[in-house]
Amino acid sequence: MPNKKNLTLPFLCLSLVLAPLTDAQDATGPRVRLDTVGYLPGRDKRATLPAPCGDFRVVSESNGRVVFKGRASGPRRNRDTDEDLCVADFSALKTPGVYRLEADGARASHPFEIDDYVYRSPFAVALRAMYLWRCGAAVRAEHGGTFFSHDACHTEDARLDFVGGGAQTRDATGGWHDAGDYNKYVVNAGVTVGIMLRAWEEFGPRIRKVKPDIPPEDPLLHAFLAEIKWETDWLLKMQAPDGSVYHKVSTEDFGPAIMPEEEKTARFFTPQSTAAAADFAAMLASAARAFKPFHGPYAARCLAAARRAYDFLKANPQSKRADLSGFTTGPYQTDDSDDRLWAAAELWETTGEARYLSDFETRASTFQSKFSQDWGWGDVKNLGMLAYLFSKRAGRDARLVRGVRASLLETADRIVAVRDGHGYARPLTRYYWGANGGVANAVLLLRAADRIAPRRAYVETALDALHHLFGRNLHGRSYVTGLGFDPPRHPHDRRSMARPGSPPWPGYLVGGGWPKPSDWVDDADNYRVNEIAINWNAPLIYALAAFL
Ligand code: 9MR
Ligand code: 9MR
Ligand code: ZN
Repeated sequence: MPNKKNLTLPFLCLSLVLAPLTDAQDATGPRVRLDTVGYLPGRDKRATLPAPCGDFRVVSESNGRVVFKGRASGPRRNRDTDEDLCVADFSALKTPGVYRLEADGARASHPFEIDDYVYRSPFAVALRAMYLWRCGAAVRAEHGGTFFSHDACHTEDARLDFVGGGAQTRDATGGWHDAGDYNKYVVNAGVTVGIMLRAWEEFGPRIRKVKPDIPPEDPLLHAFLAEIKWETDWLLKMQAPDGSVYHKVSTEDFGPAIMPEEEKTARFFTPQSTAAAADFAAMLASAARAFKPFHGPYAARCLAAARRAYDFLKANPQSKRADLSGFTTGPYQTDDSDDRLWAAAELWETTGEARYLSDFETRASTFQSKFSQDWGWGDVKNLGMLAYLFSKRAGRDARLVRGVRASLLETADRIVAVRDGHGYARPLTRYYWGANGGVANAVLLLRAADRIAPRRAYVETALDALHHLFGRNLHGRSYVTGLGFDPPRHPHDRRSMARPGSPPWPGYLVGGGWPKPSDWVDDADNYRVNEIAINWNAPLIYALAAFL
């Protein structure tokens, strides 16, 4: 990591050990809940406290001085957590440093930082977490004094039995494991790679300044693109000769909690789905643009593969799910209209060819609302709309562009309103499997809206998504392993579960409580609320990249 951050992190850790206890810290009851990673100096800073609402102070960790005093506003009823909550606003405090927030009637917050570079190290850790997810390679990292490593795994991927090939294998090594399980699913790769490539397109120059702690390999590629290439190299192996794309590489049933290199159960290509083909076309068309300046021939290969998948879809216009009989692992089954829309948008942007543009515009007009406020692996329409909206090419239908733009702003305004109405400034209404990823996904829409019609609330709401995930939430805890205060220690992650005495592998966002936020438990067996997944880390990486 360049500069500053190296100095501030050890200081923060030290301060935890040395800080004297004050009265407010001794108090029992709920703790002050805020972003335990920290805040940007020039941006809003708020904490949530339990009622009754009284005076609060921000205290410097280095000398114990009160640097800011205020009175918390509220109380206001927060319905989804069933609490009366107060808000302490200390936005006016802009001096970099390490602080605690103390309030009458609550336990003091954990120390947090105010600093321009406060999200750099978390960005690097969350990106490194993708590297640590690599299948088919030995990986290693050090975090907080603990070493994490595994040997090359799943080097036999994968058998062709279910796709008409008998008991033979065809190379499908590489890529990332999906989540807490070790299988590899093209549809979930779609939203993940799509979001990471958007981050590169929008924040590439800032990302390039960060040197994550990942062993360097390709001198031509920044670690961020090298990481994406690890996945696209695998994706290229998932295409069948007719252009269609196999849905997943998987064991028949979920395997036990052992290290990946110890898992020797047979893994198989499963039959194709049209959603996989469409996501494949979108990812590889977009990747072709990203790789072109660094690896021309590779970019051309990606684009050719994307075109073949698109041509296959043209010839097969019906949405067709994969036949997954025989498999009980992740389904990721979804209708393909949003995926096809996204594929057309990326192919248009990469090639400028009219057939892709007209396909996109015809499809886009069939969508009533152009953006989904709440989206994820099963709904990638937003990625298509954003590619179209930010297209650098001439020839788009001006009326449709206006419609897409208006819909984006409306959607972003609704997200801001949801945040405004929530006691922990959460920019998402629903709770579901992986909703923490949904919170992070809101950031893509907020940043896009700010790009076309700058508004402070869009930026602040995007930051509130991060603040929520790092501790301004019901639990007052970070939801990302290895980062912030009291992060999850027992994620549903087979690598971590295989070493129960050690800290969990770092940099991973857990799914989060549902149907109620209070349903979150830091329990490795509870994969419904405490698993990790590539499609939740990608928007976390995007959100952190936005504030580097
Ligand atoms: O461990 C599996 C996890 O990675 C999946 O997300 C989850 C949902 O499909 O399933 C987990 O596996 C469980 C299986 O579905 C039912 N038997 C117990 C398994 C837990 O290890
Ligand atoms: O994120 C997925 C969620 O939307 C589904 O409801 C759930 C059950 O099908 O599966 C989740 O994805 C899991 C996948 O099936 C297997 N790998 C782990 C994923 C995260 O839990
Ligand atoms: Zn593997």
